[in-house]
Amino acid sequence: MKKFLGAIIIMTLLVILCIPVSAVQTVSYNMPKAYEAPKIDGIIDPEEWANALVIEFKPRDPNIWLCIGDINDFEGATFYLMWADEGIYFAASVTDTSAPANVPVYGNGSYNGGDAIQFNIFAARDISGAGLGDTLFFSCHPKTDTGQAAVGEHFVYGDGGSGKDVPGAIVDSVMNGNSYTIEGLLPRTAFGDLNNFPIIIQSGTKFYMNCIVMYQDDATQGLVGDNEYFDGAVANEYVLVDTIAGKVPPPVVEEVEEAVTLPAEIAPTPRVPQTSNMLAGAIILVLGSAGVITYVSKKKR
Ligand SMILES: [Ca+2]
Ligand SMILES: [Ca+2]
Repeated sequence: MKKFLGAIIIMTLLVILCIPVSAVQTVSYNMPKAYEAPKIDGIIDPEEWANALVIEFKPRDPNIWLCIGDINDFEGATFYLMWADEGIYFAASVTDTSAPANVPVYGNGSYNGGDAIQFNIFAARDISGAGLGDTLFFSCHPKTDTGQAAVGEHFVYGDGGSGKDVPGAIVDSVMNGNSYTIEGLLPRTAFGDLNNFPIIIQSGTKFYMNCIVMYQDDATQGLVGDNEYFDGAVANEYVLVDTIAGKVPPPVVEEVEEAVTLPAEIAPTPRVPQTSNMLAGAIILVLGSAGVITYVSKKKR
């Protein structure tokens, strides 16, 4: 109960502190389907993320939603999204030149701090807040205290605010100073099977989500989102579509047989039906004899 109250207090503080840089419009995105799963190694290979849905956070963009921190400290990020039968694949490239004062402990599921990315997801427009069972809130951390990346969820699998690691999630990252690239899978079980959420990862499914970047400079935490969060009514809409993205096999080149006209002298002899063989032989014999007779007759002259 104490932890649940803690979550409510944190949520309330965030809601109070969140302000839009300007009025933010909701957007409807189509999320394409990965033909082939990206290799989750933290390296965003252009081929494996080709045609993925791209969400770009530009520094000092008036269309991003500032929660806490100084918008001038935010340095930019790009998110990539695809879905597949196994869940939602995500990647992000985040520019960040400031070191956080501390990093989360690997394995305890509570990654809501430091430099990381987050996804706040609602099954319907009329869901808001962070109550248990109402909201999915994933934190995808590129570097915990062991150096390993991790994925946790705060409010549904968690016990009211401390969070838990997401079963079946896959994640890896590559650090470049404090900047990083991160790739991962939010498994389909995290959306429907474990918490009775009505989000089934399949073609045509629709949900509402905000992409979030946490950027921490020493002990000062900043948060930006692509829209207001903790409120499905103003989250962006995502529709899972069958458009293919990701790495696809090279197109198959069909071999086309060209009709070739052979010179007369090497053209195949038309096949003579078996039943006519004897007759044909007789005709050839007669014609051949005629040729010999003609030749002899010419010599005589
Ligand atoms: Ca990769
Ligand atoms: Ca930072």
